[in-house]
Amino acid sequence: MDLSDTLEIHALTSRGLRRERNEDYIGHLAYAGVAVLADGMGGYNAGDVASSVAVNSILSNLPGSLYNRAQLAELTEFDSTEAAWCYRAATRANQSVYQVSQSQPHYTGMGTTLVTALFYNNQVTVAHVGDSRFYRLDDEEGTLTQITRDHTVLQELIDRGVYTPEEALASSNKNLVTRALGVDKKISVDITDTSVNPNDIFLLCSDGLHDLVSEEAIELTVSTFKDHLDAAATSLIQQANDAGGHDNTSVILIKCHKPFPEKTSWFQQFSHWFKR
Ligand SMILES: [Mn+2]
Repeated sequence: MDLSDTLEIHALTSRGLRRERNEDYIGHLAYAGVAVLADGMGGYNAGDVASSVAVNSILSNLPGSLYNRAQLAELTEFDSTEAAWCYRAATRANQSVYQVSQSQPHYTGMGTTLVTALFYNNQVTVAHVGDSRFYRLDDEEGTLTQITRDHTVLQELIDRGVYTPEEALASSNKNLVTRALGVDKKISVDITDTSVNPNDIFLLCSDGLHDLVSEEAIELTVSTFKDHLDAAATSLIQQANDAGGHDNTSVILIKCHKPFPEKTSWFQQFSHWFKR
């Protein structure tokens, strides 16, 4: 089975106007229903390395060669094999970034955010670490909903009732993340599921977007250009740069065009590819 006709994906990344380098890294495979976004951090070029190692680790682990069905079935806390894969892929990416960080002195302490989305059987499972986000624009209601919850000092203060979300918007230290991939041998990964209906649109983005462009503006832009996702992606990046472009900005927009093909497991899909 191939999801190329089911999912339309447009991805775009920009260095922005202030940074010398682009430390964001994005990747996707429409046929497999996978999209990945990472926002790296670290001195020299370590941020670029962390984000690219993370994304490439996820994409190279796709065929399930590292994780057979029996191994994934041992992860009994997850509802589905796909959710277990998302978790395993993220923890594996963490190990990859951590190993590289130990390989050279100037990579020490590098890390990255991660959002990995896996679409299957009319749903999507997201593995997430840090302050990059996953949003869903519901086609029927036309509303944008943030699916992931940031791992930031600010979000913790909101959760504890210290700040209201409105006060948080005005805060100057939005970007202190409490979790990053690759900094330690162990990582805590959030796994979230949500449904996917025809004409729903999903957005993965780095904080370069959601720091500078309001959710109302993101919702309006994606709704307006819902039949031209390439234009939506260009417009979102342009709005971030018009607002100062102080960070790298990345977006991946995914539209579901029709119900997913017959309900077979994701692993059956992969075994099918290997056979042909
Ligand atoms: Mn950023």
